[in-house]
Parts: sequence; structure tokens; C-alpha cells
Amino acid sequence: MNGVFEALGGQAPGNTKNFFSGVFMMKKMEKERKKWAGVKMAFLPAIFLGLLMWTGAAWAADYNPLPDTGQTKCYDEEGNEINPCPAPGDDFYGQDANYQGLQPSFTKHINFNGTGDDVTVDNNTKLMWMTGTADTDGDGDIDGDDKVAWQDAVDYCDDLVYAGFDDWYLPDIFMLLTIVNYGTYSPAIDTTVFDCELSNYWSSTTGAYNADHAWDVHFRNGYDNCFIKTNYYYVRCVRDGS
Ligand SMILES: [Ca+2]
Ligand SMILES: [Ca+2]
Ligand SMILES: [Ca+2]
Repeated sequence: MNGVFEALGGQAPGNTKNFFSGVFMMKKMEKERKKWAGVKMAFLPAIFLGLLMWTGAAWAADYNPLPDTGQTKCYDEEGNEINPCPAPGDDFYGQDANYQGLQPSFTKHINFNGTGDDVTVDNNTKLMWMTGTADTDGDGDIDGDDKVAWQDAVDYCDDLVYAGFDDWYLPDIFMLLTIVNYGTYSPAIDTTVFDCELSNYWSSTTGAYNADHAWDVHFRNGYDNCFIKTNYYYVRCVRDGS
């Protein structure tokens, strides 16, 4: 019996009244405990859902971090390089190269899974890209004949079966800009992991101002533009790689 009273805070059984009030409190505590157990059971799915959402949010944050641009040099207003880059408080401090965020990181897979097709995975965005330019006429080489009008670029990627996948699509302009390397040109892309023509590539993004125009990137210098959809440009398809 001592254990009971110890459980009630060491209260000693001084008389019967105290004893019965002790038992009553034990019963009340047991009732409370059961009540809370019930409440916990009721909250369990909510807790689980919350956990799922939390891990989901962490996964989503992991999925699409914004990688750095590849620009590592600093310049003044006349285009003269400042080396080393200006320090905080100096003139021209605060430009791109002063902030080295998540560095561009790609992995090229030659002959992916034995399919004979090469892909390049962006380890930051997890997007999977065709390593090279789309051979839209299927003749085994890449030249001007592979440039197509915008709708044909959209359709080509949509219909594409490549590297064992059929869920390719034409990248939107934001996606396409994530493979531009702003620290280089001719082409403005990491050529250790991509093959690239010095020309325009279509994105899937229609211009808001001119709906018969769409955004493209010129990979000689990395400039993006909005040109008429009947122009013939190169294609590089993408898919969600994770
Ligand atoms: Ca930067
Ligand atoms: Ca070709
Ligand atoms: Ca050809």
C-alpha cells in the first residue's frame, strides 16, 4: 500500500479518510490517464500526417534549391575585372560572385542503363537532361537540320522515348536557365557534362506580351529572348529525375 501513497506524492495513510481519498485520487488519475491515452490515439493520425508533411516539406526543399550561376568573377561598371573581388564596404561589393551559394553540380551518365543514350543529372534541382542536343531528324548527327519550330519542339519532347524514359518534356524558361553557366561562354554551359550548339534552344514558355512568341536561350552567350514561334531552334528535353 505504501507504493500507492508514494505514487500520490508520499502522502502517508494518517487515517481512513486520507486512505479513501487516496484511493479516490488513484481512480481519478487512472481515469485521466485513460482519457489522455484516448486523446493520444485520436491525435495519432494527425501526428503521423504532420510528420509526413514535415518530411514532405524537407523533401520539397531538397528537390529544388536554386543553384548558383557559375559567375565567379567581379567587375566594375566598365567591365574591368576586380581581382580579388571587392570586400564588404568596398565599391562594387555585393555582385553575384560575392555570393557563392549552392555550387552547380552535374553528373553525366554515358550510355545510361545500357540504353545507348546519354543523360546529365543536375544534383541540385534533380532534373535529368539530355546530355546533348535533340537529334530531331533522327539521322545520328546534330546540325542545323535538327532545328525545329516551337510547336514541333514541344511535341518532340512530349513524344520522346529516351534513356528508357517516356516522360520527357520541353523545359520551361526557368529550368532552361538553370543549366546556363554565367561564368563562361561559347557555349555558356559546362561542356564537361553537356554537348551544346552555339545557338538558340526553345523553352516551353510562351511570351505574355506576344503569345505567338516563346522564350528561348542562346547558348553562345547565355542570353534569353522571346522570339516568334515559327523560328527554328534547337531542342534539349528534360524530365524529373528524382
Ligand atoms: Ca553567386
Ligand atoms: Ca540530326
Ligand atoms: Ca544531319
